[in-house]
Amino acid sequence: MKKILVTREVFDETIAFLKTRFDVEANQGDRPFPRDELIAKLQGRDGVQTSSSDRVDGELLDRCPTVKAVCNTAVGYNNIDVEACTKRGVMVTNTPGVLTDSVADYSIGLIIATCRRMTEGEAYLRTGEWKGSFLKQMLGQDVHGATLGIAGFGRIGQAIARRARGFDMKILYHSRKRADPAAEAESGAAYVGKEELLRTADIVLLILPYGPETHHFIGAPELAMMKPSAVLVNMARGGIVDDAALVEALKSKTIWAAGLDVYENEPRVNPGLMQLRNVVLSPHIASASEPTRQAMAMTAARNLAAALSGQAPPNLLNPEYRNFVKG
Ligand code: 8YV
Repeated sequence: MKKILVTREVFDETIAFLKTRFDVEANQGDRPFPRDELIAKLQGRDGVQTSSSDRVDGELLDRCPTVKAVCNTAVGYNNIDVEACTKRGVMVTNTPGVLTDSVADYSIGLIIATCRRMTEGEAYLRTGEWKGSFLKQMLGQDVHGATLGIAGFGRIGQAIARRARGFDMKILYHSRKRADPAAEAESGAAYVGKEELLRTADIVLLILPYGPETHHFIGAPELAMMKPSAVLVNMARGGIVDDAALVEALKSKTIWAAGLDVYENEPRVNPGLMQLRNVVLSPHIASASEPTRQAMAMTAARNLAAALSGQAPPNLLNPEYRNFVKG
């Protein structure tokens, strides 16, 4: 029987599915394994179901030569060095599709919460500061009719655009590759360059993959291009925004507010952000509805089951791994 490791807690159903196929070691206690412990746990294992907090690179793979499949429980896979896996004949998979709608729903929520100061309002009420309503109380920005600029126009970006149409928003997008005309028509989004997006959008929403080319995609120069009334929402990955520059921009009112689900150096959060009122902070939970997290865990498990039984995993990211398989 092949042996696998599940690095973080998953649902009982996922473990039950895996146990019908494999000898399973599962970290149901959910304490993240420090790197050396992860490497020790992977000795003699054929595959691993990872979470986005596990870093998988060439050094780890060289120390765990029996591992043939790395199945991430996330759509993003910047925690995995895919090229290093490919060169060692190791399959890599992710979980696209199943979380699209949950993340899109949450994105709209974070847009509204930030524009309309929802969490600030709740804190104001809970701390007893609210002494009654008045006309100029907690004034925010309107969401309906605003121009939404989406950076990154994959499945989730397009799902956000479809929802934004219901708010009569004007939708612009920017991405590495222009979407096909059908996707543009369905979402009602118009392609623009990065600078035009930043200069014209009332709300800039980031939902693009993280990598060396998108590191600090939003830094001080980009924040300076945005309107003083603009709202920045980061749904993508920490590192896409220069958080220190964002703190300065929020303090100096270069932009009006930010809504963040992701941070540089998670789970640490830049202390400057913690002190500001004009930012809504959420702990990387955009995909965290129960059905969606169940579906993500099962998708990763099915990928692992296929990968180790000689079938093509449904969400294989590196089909060229085959060129490097030994023996
Ligand atoms: C998860 C994500 O919240 O899929 C992704 O790429 O960022 C989210 O769905 C994340 O993987 C935390 O486990």
